[in-house]
Amino acid sequence: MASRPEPESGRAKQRAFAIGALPEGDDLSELRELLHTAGVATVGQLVQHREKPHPNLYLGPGKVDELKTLAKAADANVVAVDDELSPRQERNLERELDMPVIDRTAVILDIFAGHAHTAEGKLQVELAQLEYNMARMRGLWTHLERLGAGRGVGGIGTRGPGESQIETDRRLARDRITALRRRLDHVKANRAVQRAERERAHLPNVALAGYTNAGKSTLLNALTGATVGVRDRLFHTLDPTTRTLRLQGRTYLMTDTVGFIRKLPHQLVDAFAATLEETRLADLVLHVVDASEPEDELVAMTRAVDDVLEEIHAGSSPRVLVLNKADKLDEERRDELAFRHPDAVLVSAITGEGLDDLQERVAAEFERTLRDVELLVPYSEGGTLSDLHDVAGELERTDTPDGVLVTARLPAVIADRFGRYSVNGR
Ligand SMILES: Nc1nc2c(ncn2[C@@H]2O[C@H](COP(=O)(O)OP(=O)(O)OP(=O)(O)O)[C@@H](O)[C@H]2O)c(=O)[nH]1
Ligand SMILES: [Mg+2]
Repeated sequence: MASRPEPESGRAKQRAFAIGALPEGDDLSELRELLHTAGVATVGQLVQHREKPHPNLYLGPGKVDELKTLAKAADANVVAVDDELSPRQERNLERELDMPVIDRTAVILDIFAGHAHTAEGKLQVELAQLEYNMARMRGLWTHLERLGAGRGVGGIGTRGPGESQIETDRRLARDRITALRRRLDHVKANRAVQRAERERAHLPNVALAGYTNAGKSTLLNALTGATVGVRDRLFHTLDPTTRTLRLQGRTYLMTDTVGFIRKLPHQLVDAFAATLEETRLADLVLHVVDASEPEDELVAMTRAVDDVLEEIHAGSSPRVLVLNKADKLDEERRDELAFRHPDAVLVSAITGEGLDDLQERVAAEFERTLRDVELLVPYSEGGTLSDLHDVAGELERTDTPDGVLVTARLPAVIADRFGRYSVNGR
């Protein structure tokens, strides 16, 4: 993947004018951050207060006139919109402004495309992009360029081939979508096999979930000694990483995965189903938030994550709120957080503050459900015995003619996984 232009280094190729239709306030900082991550400079912004975007133009017609003047004056060459536009809104707005228009979804898709490294990640992003482009009768080249088969220099929002090409492209796109779906099904099956192996190891699965840039990867590294990439940019991690974690004599698995954002494009939720499944099937979800954000931001980000968790049906997994970046907080804010989120754990993945508490909390979440089990493990299953040692910490074993009789205390979810060896019915 070619490195992307940094907006700071000289004059950026793409100079965006950011716009938003918001019920109140004028905060487009997240869109600007997204654009920055995509290598696009923001040269101005305009907000219109409205309950809902205008159905034809996104902003009201008068506001669009104002925008036209402002964007020209700021020497912008693209207009970036803080929502996903309908194809009609996008077409109309481009015609009115005589300038390319990109929406929030296109920017996020572009970032994902730039950050996908594994074969699985690339397939998932390509599928999401194709589905997005299909709805817009856009040429295939937008994603082909990403794959290194580009037709010249583009950038987000630049247009592809003429109308005559589009029908052919649509047909090709449909074929490609079918092929991608098939390959992703295959990936998903592989992932299920891997997961089954991990489950056969009977270890508890802990997933790190949360808003993008909250510090999930940093936390995984701090807790498990992993070396997952960390950067101050959005959607740095797209591919899940799993590491083991030893706590009070028991072994756990911890998985870091893709971050969430407000208005997460549904094409991505769809395409990333295999990846998101890691979170859905976790025994415990650590919901990581950036506690250095102001309270209303923190609440909005937390809600956005909860919504996605609901959407992928991970809403019912036990969850612990982890307030990260404690090192950036003053005493007053610490007190406020303790008051507002009494069940949360305050940590700093950077300084290590609170990590002991977090580990204790993870262990406690499983220990709450500890059950005494008696298992009879046949001598032929030595692997199962060693798994039991990992997961139970302490256990008693007696050799019998039929196998090893083991008494141990196991978290409920784990006891269930050993169910077939049970001799005490638990
Ligand atoms: N001050 C401070 N910065 C932190 C802390 N944890 C993470 N960061 C910084 O926050 C930024 C994002 O960290 P990541 O670990 O990449 O965040 P992430 O949640 O994995 O982000 P995505 O993979 O993009 O979703 C990086 O610049 C980190 O150095 C912390 O405890 N304190
Ligand atoms: Mg990450």
